[in-house]
Amino acid sequence: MKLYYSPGACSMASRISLYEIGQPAEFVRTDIRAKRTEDGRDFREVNPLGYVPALELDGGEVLTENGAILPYIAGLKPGSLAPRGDALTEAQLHQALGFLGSELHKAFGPFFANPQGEAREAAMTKLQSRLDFVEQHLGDGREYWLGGKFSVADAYAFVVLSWADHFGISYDDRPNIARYLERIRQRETVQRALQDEGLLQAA
Ligand SMILES: N[C@@H](CCC(=O)N[C@@H](CS)C(=O)NCC(=O)O)C(=O)O
Repeated sequence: MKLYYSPGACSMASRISLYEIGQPAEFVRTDIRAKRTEDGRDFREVNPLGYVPALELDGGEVLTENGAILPYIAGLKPGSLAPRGDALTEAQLHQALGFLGSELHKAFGPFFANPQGEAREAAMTKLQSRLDFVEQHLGDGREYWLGGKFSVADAYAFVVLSWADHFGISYDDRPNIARYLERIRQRETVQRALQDEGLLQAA
Protein backbone atom coordinates (compact mmCIF):
# COMPACT_ATOMS: atom_id res chain seq x y z
CA MET A 1 0.00 0.00 0.00
CA LYS A 2 1.02 3.61 -0.50
CA LEU A 3 0.51 6.48 1.89
CA TYR A 4 0.51 9.90 0.26
CA TYR A 5 1.81 12.36 2.83
CA SER A 6 3.19 15.80 3.42
CA PRO A 7 5.81 16.23 6.16
CA GLY A 8 4.23 17.14 9.51
CA ALA A 9 0.71 17.13 8.08
CA CYS A 10 -2.17 15.09 9.50
CA SER A 11 -1.03 12.22 7.27
CA MET A 12 1.70 11.59 9.86
CA ALA A 13 -0.99 10.01 12.06
CA SER A 14 -1.42 7.29 9.44
CA ARG A 15 2.35 6.81 9.20
CA ILE A 16 2.62 6.42 12.99
CA SER A 17 -0.28 3.97 12.96
CA LEU A 18 1.29 1.91 10.15
CA TYR A 19 4.56 1.79 12.11
CA GLU A 20 2.67 0.77 15.26
CA ILE A 21 1.25 -2.34 13.60
CA GLY A 22 4.40 -3.08 11.59
CA GLN A 23 2.54 -2.75 8.29
CA PRO A 24 4.96 -2.20 5.39
CA ALA A 25 4.00 0.67 3.10
CA GLU A 26 5.47 2.97 0.50
CA PHE A 27 5.42 6.62 1.54
CA VAL A 28 4.90 9.05 -1.32
CA ARG A 29 5.80 12.63 -0.50
CA THR A 30 3.26 15.04 -1.90
CA ASP A 31 3.34 18.78 -2.42
CA ILE A 32 -0.12 19.76 -1.22
CA ARG A 33 0.13 23.28 -2.61
CA ALA A 34 1.33 22.32 -6.09
CA LYS A 35 -0.78 19.09 -5.97
CA ARG A 36 2.16 17.07 -7.23
CA THR A 37 3.64 13.84 -5.97
CA GLU A 38 7.39 13.54 -5.62
CA ASP A 39 7.50 11.46 -8.79
CA GLY A 40 5.83 14.28 -10.74
CA ARG A 41 2.25 13.02 -10.94
CA ASP A 42 -0.83 15.19 -10.56
CA PHE A 43 -1.95 14.31 -7.03
CA ARG A 44 -5.58 15.04 -7.95
CA GLU A 45 -5.54 11.82 -9.93
CA VAL A 46 -5.14 10.08 -6.57
CA ASN A 47 -7.39 12.33 -4.49
CA PRO A 48 -9.50 14.72 -6.59
CA LEU A 49 -9.76 16.96 -3.53
CA GLY A 50 -5.97 17.31 -3.44
CA TYR A 51 -5.35 16.71 0.24
CA VAL A 52 -3.46 14.16 2.27
CA PRO A 53 -3.70 11.58 3.66
CA ALA A 54 -4.61 9.25 0.84
CA LEU A 55 -4.02 5.54 1.23
CA GLU A 56 -3.75 3.54 -1.98
CA LEU A 57 -4.37 -0.13 -1.38
CA ASP A 58 -2.66 -2.91 -3.27
CA GLY A 59 -5.83 -3.53 -5.28
CA GLY A 60 -5.80 0.11 -6.47
CA GLU A 61 -8.62 1.42 -4.24
CA VAL A 62 -7.89 4.79 -2.68
CA LEU A 63 -9.08 5.69 0.79
CA THR A 64 -9.19 9.30 1.90
CA GLU A 65 -10.20 11.05 5.15
CA ASN A 66 -8.42 10.51 8.45
CA GLY A 67 -11.71 9.32 9.91
CA ALA A 68 -11.74 6.40 7.45
CA ILE A 69 -8.04 5.69 6.98
CA LEU A 70 -7.16 5.48 10.68
CA PRO A 71 -9.86 2.90 11.56
CA TYR A 72 -8.90 1.00 8.40
CA ILE A 73 -5.28 0.78 9.55
CA ALA A 74 -6.41 -0.21 13.06
CA GLY A 75 -8.54 -2.94 11.48
CA LEU A 76 -5.49 -4.47 9.81
CA LYS A 77 -4.40 -5.68 13.25
CA PRO A 78 -7.52 -6.05 15.36
CA GLY A 79 -7.15 -5.13 19.00
CA SER A 80 -3.93 -3.18 18.47
CA LEU A 81 -4.88 0.44 17.72
CA ALA A 82 -8.58 0.53 18.47
CA PRO A 83 -10.33 -0.98 21.44
CA ARG A 84 -12.33 -4.08 20.66
CA GLY A 85 -15.81 -4.04 22.01
CA ASP A 86 -19.45 -3.34 21.62
CA ALA A 87 -21.27 -0.67 19.63
CA LEU A 88 -20.59 1.93 22.32
CA THR A 89 -16.82 1.33 22.28
CA GLU A 90 -16.84 1.60 18.51
CA ALA A 91 -18.89 4.79 18.66
CA GLN A 92 -16.40 6.27 21.13
CA LEU A 93 -13.59 5.80 18.63
CA HIS A 94 -15.67 7.56 15.98
CA GLN A 95 -16.54 10.27 18.48
CA ALA A 96 -12.81 10.82 19.14
CA LEU A 97 -11.90 10.87 15.44
CA GLY A 98 -14.87 13.12 14.64
CA PHE A 99 -13.84 15.63 17.28
CA LEU A 100 -10.18 15.51 16.29
CA GLY A 101 -10.97 15.94 12.61
CA SER A 102 -13.80 18.41 12.48
CA GLU A 103 -13.18 20.35 15.68
CA LEU A 104 -9.52 20.29 16.70
CA HIS A 105 -7.82 19.83 13.31
CA LYS A 106 -10.07 22.36 11.62
CA ALA A 107 -9.66 24.87 14.47
CA PHE A 108 -5.94 24.95 13.64
CA GLY A 109 -6.74 25.43 9.94
CA PRO A 110 -6.97 29.25 9.87
CA PHE A 111 -3.50 29.59 11.42
CA PHE A 112 -1.89 28.09 8.33
CA ALA A 113 -3.01 31.23 6.44
CA ASN A 114 -1.26 33.43 9.05
CA PRO A 115 -4.33 35.49 10.03
CA GLN A 116 -3.85 38.92 11.54
CA GLY A 117 -5.84 41.17 13.81
CA GLU A 118 -9.48 40.29 14.36
CA ALA A 119 -9.26 37.20 12.16
CA ARG A 120 -6.46 35.82 14.35
CA GLU A 121 -8.38 36.66 17.50
CA ALA A 122 -11.50 34.90 16.25
CA ALA A 123 -9.49 31.83 15.23
CA MET A 124 -7.70 31.87 18.59
CA THR A 125 -10.96 32.04 20.56
CA LYS A 126 -12.30 29.00 18.76
CA LEU A 127 -9.06 27.06 19.08
CA GLN A 128 -8.72 27.87 22.79
CA SER A 129 -12.19 26.49 23.47
CA ARG A 130 -11.27 23.22 21.76
CA LEU A 131 -7.97 23.06 23.65
CA ASP A 132 -9.82 23.69 26.92
CA PHE A 133 -11.90 20.64 26.16
CA VAL A 134 -8.81 18.55 25.36
CA GLU A 135 -7.11 19.68 28.57
CA GLN A 136 -10.16 18.66 30.56
CA HIS A 137 -10.60 15.37 28.70
CA LEU A 138 -6.99 14.37 29.35
CA GLY A 139 -7.27 15.42 32.99
CA ASP A 140 -9.85 12.76 33.77
CA GLY A 141 -7.10 10.28 34.64
CA ARG A 142 -6.71 9.28 31.00
CA GLU A 143 -3.24 8.37 29.87
CA TYR A 144 -4.43 8.12 26.28
CA TRP A 145 -7.42 9.56 24.45
CA LEU A 146 -9.62 6.50 24.92
CA GLY A 147 -8.25 5.47 28.29
CA GLY A 148 -5.27 3.32 29.16
CA LYS A 149 -4.11 2.18 25.73
CA PHE A 150 -2.60 3.98 22.73
CA SER A 151 -4.94 4.09 19.73
CA VAL A 152 -5.17 5.73 16.32
CA ALA A 153 -6.90 8.65 18.08
CA ASP A 154 -3.63 9.34 19.93
CA ALA A 155 -1.63 9.29 16.71
CA TYR A 156 -4.01 11.88 15.25
CA ALA A 157 -4.23 13.99 18.41
CA PHE A 158 -0.44 14.03 18.73
CA VAL A 159 0.09 15.34 15.21
CA VAL A 160 -2.58 18.03 15.43
CA LEU A 161 -1.72 19.24 18.94
CA SER A 162 1.94 19.48 17.91
CA TRP A 163 1.10 22.19 15.37
CA ALA A 164 0.61 24.69 18.21
CA ASP A 165 4.34 25.21 18.46
CA HIS A 166 4.52 26.58 14.89
CA PHE A 167 1.93 29.22 15.72
CA GLY A 168 3.43 30.39 19.01
CA ILE A 169 0.71 28.69 21.06
CA SER A 170 2.13 27.29 24.28
CA TYR A 171 0.82 24.54 26.53
CA ASP A 172 2.48 26.03 29.63
CA ASP A 173 -0.94 26.54 31.18
CA ARG A 174 -2.26 23.19 29.92
CA PRO A 175 -0.17 20.62 31.79
CA ASN A 176 -2.33 17.63 30.81
CA ILE A 177 -1.80 18.33 27.11
CA ALA A 178 1.92 18.97 27.65
CA ARG A 179 2.38 15.66 29.51
CA TYR A 180 0.29 13.78 26.96
CA LEU A 181 2.35 15.07 24.05
CA GLU A 182 5.59 14.21 25.82
CA ARG A 183 4.36 10.68 26.58
CA ILE A 184 3.45 10.07 22.96
CA ARG A 185 6.58 11.72 21.59
CA GLN A 186 8.64 9.12 23.50
CA ARG A 187 7.22 6.24 21.49
CA GLU A 188 9.69 4.62 19.14
CA THR A 189 7.17 4.76 16.28
CA VAL A 190 6.61 8.48 16.78
CA GLN A 191 10.34 9.20 16.91
CA ARG A 192 10.76 7.18 13.70
CA ALA A 193 7.91 9.03 11.99
CA LEU A 194 9.36 12.41 12.99
CA GLN A 195 12.78 11.29 11.77
CA ASP A 196 11.45 9.94 8.48
CA GLU A 197 9.52 13.15 7.77
CA GLY A 198 12.62 15.25 8.57
CA LEU A 199 11.09 16.82 11.68
CA LEU A 200 13.15 15.49 14.53
CA GLN A 201 15.22 18.62 15.14
CA ALA A 202 12.15 20.83 14.88
CA ALA A 203 10.04 18.57 17.08
N1 LIG B 1 -11.01 16.05 5.55
C1 LIG B 1 -9.64 15.65 5.40
C2 LIG B 1 -8.75 16.86 5.62
C3 LIG B 1 -7.29 16.53 5.45
C4 LIG B 1 -6.45 17.79 5.48
O1 LIG B 1 -6.86 18.84 5.98
N2 LIG B 1 -5.21 17.65 4.94
C5 LIG B 1 -4.31 18.78 4.85
C6 LIG B 1 -2.99 18.47 5.53
S1 LIG B 1 -3.18 18.26 7.30
C7 LIG B 1 -4.04 19.05 3.39
O2 LIG B 1 -3.58 18.19 2.66
N3 LIG B 1 -4.35 20.29 2.95
C8 LIG B 1 -4.16 20.69 1.60
C9 LIG B 1 -5.43 21.15 0.95
O3 LIG B 1 -6.49 21.11 1.60
O4 LIG B 1 -5.35 21.57 -0.19
C10 LIG B 1 -9.29 14.51 6.36
O5 LIG B 1 -9.85 14.49 7.47
O6 LIG B 1 -8.49 13.63 6.02
